[in-house]
Amino acid sequence: MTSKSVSSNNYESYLEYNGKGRGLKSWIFSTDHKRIGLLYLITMLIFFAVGVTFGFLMRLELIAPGKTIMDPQTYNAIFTLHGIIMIFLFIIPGLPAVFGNFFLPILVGAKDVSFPRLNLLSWWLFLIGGLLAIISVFLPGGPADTGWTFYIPYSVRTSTNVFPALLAAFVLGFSSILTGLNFVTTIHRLRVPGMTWFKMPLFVWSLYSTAWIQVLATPIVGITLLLVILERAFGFGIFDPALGGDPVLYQHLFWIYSHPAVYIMIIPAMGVISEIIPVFAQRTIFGYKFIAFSSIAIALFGSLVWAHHMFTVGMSGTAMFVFSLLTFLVAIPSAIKVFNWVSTLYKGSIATDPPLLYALGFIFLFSIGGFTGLIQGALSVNMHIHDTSFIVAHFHYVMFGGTGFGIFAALHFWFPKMFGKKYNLQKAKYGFWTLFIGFNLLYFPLFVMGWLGMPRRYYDYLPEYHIYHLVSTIGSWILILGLIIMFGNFIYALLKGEKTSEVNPWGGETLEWHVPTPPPLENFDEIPTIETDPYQYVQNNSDNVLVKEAN
Ligand SMILES: [Cu+2]
Repeated sequence: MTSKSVSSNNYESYLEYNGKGRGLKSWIFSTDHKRIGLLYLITMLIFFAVGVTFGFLMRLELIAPGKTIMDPQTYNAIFTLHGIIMIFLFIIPGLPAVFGNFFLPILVGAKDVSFPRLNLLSWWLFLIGGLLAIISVFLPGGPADTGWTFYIPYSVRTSTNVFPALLAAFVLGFSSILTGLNFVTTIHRLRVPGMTWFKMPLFVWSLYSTAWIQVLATPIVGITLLLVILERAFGFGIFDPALGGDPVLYQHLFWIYSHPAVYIMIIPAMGVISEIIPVFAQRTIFGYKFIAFSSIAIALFGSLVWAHHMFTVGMSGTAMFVFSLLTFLVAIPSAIKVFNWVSTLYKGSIATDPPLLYALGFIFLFSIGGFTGLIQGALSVNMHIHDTSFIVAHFHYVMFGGTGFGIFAALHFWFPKMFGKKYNLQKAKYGFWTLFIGFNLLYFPLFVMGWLGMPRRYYDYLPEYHIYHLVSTIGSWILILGLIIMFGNFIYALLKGEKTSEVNPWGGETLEWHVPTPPPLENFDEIPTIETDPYQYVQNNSDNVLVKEAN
């Protein structure tokens, strides 16, 4: 991809534009997409730290049978908040709101998103939603203890602070809808001349598919949670069986959003991996169009499988058969991506720098998550493992191993461009391996004991599960050590790291590697021109002749 890049001397970067850009006000009221991306990054990481702390405490409690550090009520509240924070305040905003906001306009050659002020509003809603979730901990009545799924009838009966938690999820939904709206419009309206659909970077395709789910599916959970609030306040009898309501209806409405929501979480991470693999293999990506369309296919098929979360509620055999079949089908477009990533690496000149390490970590962990998702689609197996810790292991492999590692891969890939600072590559690798080993020690035992019958969300357990819990808890300590090494490395780089204005440190081809480091306020001082495909790498063919590889 060639474009007339902006001269990288004597310009003002978005970090300190026209001298007034330093005060807090110039950040929290900024409509610049890059600054809004950083606002999301900072707030998201603070919430992540809270979520990790809750995870650490849960594991500590489970290190031995019986009471360790907390009582059962506190344990229920902590796993509820851990779920709400990690899903709505880390994994869902992680890639679209942070890296989508920062890089989407640059990747399509635009100065900003279509609606910059709406974009700022989405961050404010994110902040307010997050604070509501945290405040619910301290209000009289105690934090919500329902689990992040707010299942009926318990969520309309419990006396804990479900209302602020529900309201938090409702407000955060709007933040997500506004981000989706902005991205769909930006991709349709602000692409530079020459950037046709099949010249768009694959991260942009992933944001596009995700944005449609954000816009179309999120309102459904918004209305559903609002109905729970009204049911608690006025006892309408929509969901509560004691009032003539239908608790299974609640589950359908909840999962009609929450299953597609797992694709809001994972598709952008897949988009980041599609950006990193060709750069570190220095090869044109294998099967560009298949990868682009598989993002759309996942979004479409992913909207038709929600009831695979409900195989034990007693629906008809036909319905179970259909949802089981659709669940198998939705695995195909994900498998296409994994196949194409591995094919791109094949015979590539691989540079094992930290972004690629995290991308490989993603592929390994996501594949375990994906396969264990596949077997859950089989009705007989599902009956056996529903609501066990096998399920907890599965979604941590796809959500943390997948999206979490996708976020860390994006951070290691784009950090130099975002901040104009270099981080220590060796320390980054230590952080990766510590995190990777801790991750598998923490979550893999949950598969084994779940298969053996260990229920999820239980405060206590039978002695035969002790060894698995012990290993898992030690794993959580190693994982947290990995997080400390990784974030410590970034913070040191920000405060004391070597400055860099290197425009293209990894040898990328997409537009962000054509603008100065860190980018100027308006990204481009002249509209770039797009003449070729996004990942155009010169490769030696079998006769060792240099050839341009076609997409
Ligand atoms: Cu699902």
